[in-house]
Amino acid sequence: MDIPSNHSNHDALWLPFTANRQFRSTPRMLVSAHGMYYKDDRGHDVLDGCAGLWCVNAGHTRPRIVEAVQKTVATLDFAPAFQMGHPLAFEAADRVARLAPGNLNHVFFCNSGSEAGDSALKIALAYQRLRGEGTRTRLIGRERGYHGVGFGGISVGGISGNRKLYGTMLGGVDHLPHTLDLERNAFSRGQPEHGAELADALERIVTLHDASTIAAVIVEPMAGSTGVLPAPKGYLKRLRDICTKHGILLIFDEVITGFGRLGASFAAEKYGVVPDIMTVAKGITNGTVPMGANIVSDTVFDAFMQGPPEAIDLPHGYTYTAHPIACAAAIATLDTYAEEHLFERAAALTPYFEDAAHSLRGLPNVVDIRNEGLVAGIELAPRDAKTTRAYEIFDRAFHEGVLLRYTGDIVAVSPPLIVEKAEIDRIFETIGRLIRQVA
Ligand code: PXG
Repeated sequence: MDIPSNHSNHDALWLPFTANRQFRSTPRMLVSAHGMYYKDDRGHDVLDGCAGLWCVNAGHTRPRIVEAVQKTVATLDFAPAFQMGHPLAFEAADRVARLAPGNLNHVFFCNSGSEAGDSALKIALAYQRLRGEGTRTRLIGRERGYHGVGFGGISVGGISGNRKLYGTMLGGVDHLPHTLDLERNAFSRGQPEHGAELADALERIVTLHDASTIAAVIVEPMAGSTGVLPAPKGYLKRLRDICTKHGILLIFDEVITGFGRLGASFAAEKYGVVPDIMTVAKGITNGTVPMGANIVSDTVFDAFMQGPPEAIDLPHGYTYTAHPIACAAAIATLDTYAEEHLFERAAALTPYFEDAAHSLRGLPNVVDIRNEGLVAGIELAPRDAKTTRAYEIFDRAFHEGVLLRYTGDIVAVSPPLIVEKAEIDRIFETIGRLIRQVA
């Protein structure tokens, strides 16, 4: 299969976050997927080095998930979620809540990480108002944060390229500094040693704006799409303590870090720091059906349950909230993760994966290698050209049969958790060879 050449169709599709005209000259087309591999339109196998887009944690077209989706689409294709329920929604919520740490016991479904981000911000604002703290309207994000592409997400997000075209976004937003520090932390294995004190920037923001104006702080426990930035040791705990001290809600965006990616169910569990709200998506359905969720604490949930029982407690939701097919996919996905012990597998493979990633140290232009769980980022020196080395590596690797991700000058690797050691070797051997070629 090629890009359809029928002229009338040729320009119809507008790809997201894509150089559309460049893509048309060298298309990368996928036609099927199984296990660790895609097949492209030339019939070649492509090793999936990034779990689709950080979401296919159990590998592709897993039978249990496929069957659950097929069965559900044939029995309950759609069910409204407003003032209505269906058993799969309750079961999926229960399963997700049981996996979440601490008192994160309540699940509000949506359809993507972006919706989960915006929903979390709305829940935080409403929570503060319901508990009589309605002056708390500020939202604090972080530089280099990614919380999707809704207006809330880009407002608290910290990527100028995703913000500058879109006007003033939400008002009353401030940002913590990002935690990348190549001078002190380059080539760290896992969480870097230095930088816990960067959380103290929240104290300065509190001093500037006053705690009584701040509703919530949202961060990724490990920033993924801006190039794999694991939190420095102690940083998240410090953020938690400052939030608790000032009555500010802490939101963890676990859209990438959730469901085993770091070798635990969630980063919150791995690091022993529990937020008030957690946003998830991606791995919740193994990428098969769009789904996102907010997992909220008892305290947050209870604040919404104080009004008259007949009043709608949260005026928020989507046509496709708790879509039956997504719920079925989520349940089957969690079954697959548990049966195959995939989170434990990711943890057990981490040292091997880490060594493979760090074996690229010393190659031309490699200025940093960062890793955590089954995620690695290889940062290359920038060069004065229109395309980056990282893009060239991504493009060449695809044509050699390995799917990677890149952002700016950083190549990112995050394979399905079923990856074998030989496949890890192949991924990093390919990156190493291409780093030499594009030097
Ligand atoms: N939060 C985080 C931390 C994410 O990584 C979103 C929210 C938004 O999710 P949705 O489902 O609305 O896309 C994301 C998405 C990449 C890449 O290669 C990362 C994402 C999406 C697409 C590409 O870095 N993350």
